[in-house]
Amino acid sequence: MEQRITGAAISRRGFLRASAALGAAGLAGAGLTGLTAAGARADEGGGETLGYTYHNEHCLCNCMLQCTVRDDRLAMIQPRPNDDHRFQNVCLKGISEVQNIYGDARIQYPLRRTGERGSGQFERITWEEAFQTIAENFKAIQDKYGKEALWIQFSTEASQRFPPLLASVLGAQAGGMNGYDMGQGNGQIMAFAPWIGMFAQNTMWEWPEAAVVILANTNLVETSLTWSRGMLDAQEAGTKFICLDPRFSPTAGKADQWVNLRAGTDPAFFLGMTKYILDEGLFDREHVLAHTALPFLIDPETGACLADVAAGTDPKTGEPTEVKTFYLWDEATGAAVPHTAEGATPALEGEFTVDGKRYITQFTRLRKDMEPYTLEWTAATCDIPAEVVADVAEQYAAGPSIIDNGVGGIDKFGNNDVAGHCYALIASLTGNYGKRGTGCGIYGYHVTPYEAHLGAWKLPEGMAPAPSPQGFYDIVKGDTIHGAMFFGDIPTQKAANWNKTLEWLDSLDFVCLADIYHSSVTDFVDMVLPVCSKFECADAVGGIKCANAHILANLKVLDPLFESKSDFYIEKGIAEAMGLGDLFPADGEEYARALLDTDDPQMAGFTLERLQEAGGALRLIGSEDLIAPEVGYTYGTASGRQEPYYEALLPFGQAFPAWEAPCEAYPENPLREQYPLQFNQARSRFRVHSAYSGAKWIQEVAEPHIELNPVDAAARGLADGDAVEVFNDRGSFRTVLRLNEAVRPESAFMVESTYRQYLDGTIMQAVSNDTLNERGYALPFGPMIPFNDTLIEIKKAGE
Ligand SMILES: Nc1nc2c(c(=O)[nH]1)N[C@H]1C(S)=C(S)[C@@H](COP(=O)(O)OP(=O)(O)OC[C@H]3O[C@@H](n4cnc5c(=O)[nH]c(N)nc54)[C@H](O)[C@@H]3O)O[C@H]1N2
Ligand SMILES: Nc1nc2c(c(=O)[nH]1)N[C@H]1C(S)=C(S)[C@@H](COP(=O)(O)OP(=O)(O)OC[C@H]3O[C@@H](n4cnc5c(=O)[nH]c(N)nc54)[C@H](O)[C@@H]3O)O[C@H]1N2
Ligand code: SF4
Ligand SMILES: [Mo]
Repeated sequence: MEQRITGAAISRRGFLRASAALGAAGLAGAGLTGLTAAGARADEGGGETLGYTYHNEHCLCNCMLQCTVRDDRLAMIQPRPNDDHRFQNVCLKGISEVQNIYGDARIQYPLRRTGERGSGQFERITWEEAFQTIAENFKAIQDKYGKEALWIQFSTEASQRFPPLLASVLGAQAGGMNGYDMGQGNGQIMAFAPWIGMFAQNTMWEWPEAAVVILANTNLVETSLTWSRGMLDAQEAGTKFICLDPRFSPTAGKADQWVNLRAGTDPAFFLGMTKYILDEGLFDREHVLAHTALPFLIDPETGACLADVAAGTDPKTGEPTEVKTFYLWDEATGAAVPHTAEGATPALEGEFTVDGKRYITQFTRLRKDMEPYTLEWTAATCDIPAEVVADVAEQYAAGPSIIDNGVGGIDKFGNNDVAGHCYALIASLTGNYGKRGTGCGIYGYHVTPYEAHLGAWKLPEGMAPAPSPQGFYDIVKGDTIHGAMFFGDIPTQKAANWNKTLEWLDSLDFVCLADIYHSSVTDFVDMVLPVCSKFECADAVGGIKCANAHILANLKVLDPLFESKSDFYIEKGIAEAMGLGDLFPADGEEYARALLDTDDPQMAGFTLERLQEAGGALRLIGSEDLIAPEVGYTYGTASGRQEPYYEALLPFGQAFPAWEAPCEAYPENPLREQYPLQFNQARSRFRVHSAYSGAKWIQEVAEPHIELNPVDAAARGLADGDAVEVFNDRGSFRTVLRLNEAVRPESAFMVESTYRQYLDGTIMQAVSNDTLNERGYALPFGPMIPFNDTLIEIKKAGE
């Protein structure tokens, strides 16, 4: 192990500049947190230094960490002091890095595969050899098949230091849509455009202003771990939390009410609530008339809106655009009037004749479309009592109410967009969108409304990745890619049905992985490169990013351990071997300065020196108020109103949301005879996806396992602790069984994911469903992988 204490986590050159800048700025930045300068001695007598970095993005927390280095080793992790205590956080995973970064699972040297794929046989090679081999293979592939035949993709967690450059420099594809986490967003955003994300438009700090928060498909006390204070604070202030989850999750345990609906049936639950709200007159009539498109006239046969389209100009961009005028029925004059007409008395319901043709309002169609979703139907579909549906509907409609959806559960079912569409509809209908204490979308991670625009490293004009119209989930089904480089384990995570992915990997001329740990795909690639962790860098700084209303710096805590290099130096090394190294920044400092060079006033005066002086984090200027502005009632939709009726989805029968069963895990599927269990996969506080699988301290409290209700285990003659095989027609994997009454009968639960060495050499992804819903291609974020829409059976291993 080669490793050297950083002494000063800031180079001498940098330190001199820092002192000068500080003098000039009159101690700007100092005093904010009362921190000692980065690299200062923590204990004058004991050879200890402090260093600062940020931690995981993919647990959605990005904690700012203060790290003590003692005798050349990372010895202690603490939360970096912060005046705003909401941002002074750490969890067990962060603390345990003092063991994890030195652990057995660490990849230590560049390796070349010598045995069969999957054999785990490798030989150690030098970095020079690695870079040369990669350069030769990339060149051969791009010369033979075209630049875009090379795929260079970063895992989310791998792209959190310096923005990747290699795919741009080589004109390779850099990965398209992800195929997860945006399913409900696909169904929500069209109602409130141009909301272009999956996140709510306001933040969780507004929750105390809501009477009710429905938590749907989120286990936020684990998956937004450090932000779960937002839930607990609101609860203390009197907000009631209703958790919809087929499993008694830790979040269900903290909520005021738990609805244990059958997995994959959230759309049914909300459709049932909507019908009940309509029948009982619990909707907000005034809101619906003033702020939604529901009074607009539509053709009862085709569903098309009665509208005029004229050429106009966008007031913001000045670009030519279409201006659409819709029509309402004005009860005062007994005539159709433009939706923008002042002083009209719009009819909410009814049938009207305009120019000899029959029209109805959207609201009239809504009543008709919702007819099938009676309380009895809903109760049977969701397998819950009818009173629960009525009770939650009454509480939600009374409001002010918020729907906080996560991206687990239904998001990983074929009917995910229908759920999102339901949230938009019910929020519009009950006036629970626009004003304080209302809204829908993801709140868990959305803890600040602030996003700064960082600068960029400038590449020559036109140098960019090749267009990537397909997601990895599509790429693995085709033959357009001939070589790939993955920063982090893409193949076992970003596509379902591992055995098919493996066939695709076999079809490639060359495939390389750069990872910190021995992740599942490692044994299946041709070359493996060791990456350093966020505690290590070769320069004073190894990354800059914006998160949590701060600019964060990944400052040096340790030099790279073993023979590892940062992703940046790996990209640069490959580019150098291809004669393109000059296009890259010389080092981390030069890259960091380019990113800090921006006109964004929130970052005025932010320099590397100030970041170092402040212990790796500076609060964005003007970001004190974490409650986002009130959303209000003007939107970028065609009418400017809330539009929960999606004319564009008429061809799919989803103009208003309509019940659609899961694609595989529905109760009546004949496949249930062979594979009776629905496979619920979610995340836990003990890992960030597969990360920390190899961490010894975490292993002591959380071993990989699958959970069954004792009833289902008994029916199979299985006992707690049994080694089991989980299987279906797609494949199988092995793990340990644990019994848990919190798991719904007829389903199995498992935390996603872990390395194959902890699953007896098998991969959990082997059983997951890769059937995409075609409708997804017509939606803003593309189709989603239905990981949870999977049926399985479990038996004792070896039987
Ligand atoms: N500690 C930690 N935090 C993380 C991550 C991590 O790996 N570790 N990963 C991050 C990422 S990328 C993501 S996507 C998020 C995901 O985090 P969440 O959005 O919280 O999603 P999950 O943990 O997948 O599942 C949430 C809950 O949905 C329940 N569920 C399953 N099926 C259904 C259903 O049909 N209906 C309903 N209503 N509930 C259902 C599950 O039992 C589970 O308790 O977590 C993020 N945060
Ligand atoms: N079966 C099943 N599959 C799923 C899901 C599911 O529920 N079930 N959930 C899906 C969801 S929501 C998500 S978000 C994805 C997440 O799955 P991933 O994309 O795998 O998760 P990440 O945490 O982004 O990336 C983790 C990988 O990056 C590596 N890594 C971490 N930091 C660095 C770094 O600095 N440099 C490099 N080079 N590598 C690094 C880790 O060791 C690991 O290999 O999984 C999806 N796949
Ligand atoms: S893993 Fe823990 S310490 Fe690290 S960012 Fe997430 S919550 Fe914070
Ligand atoms: Mo995710």
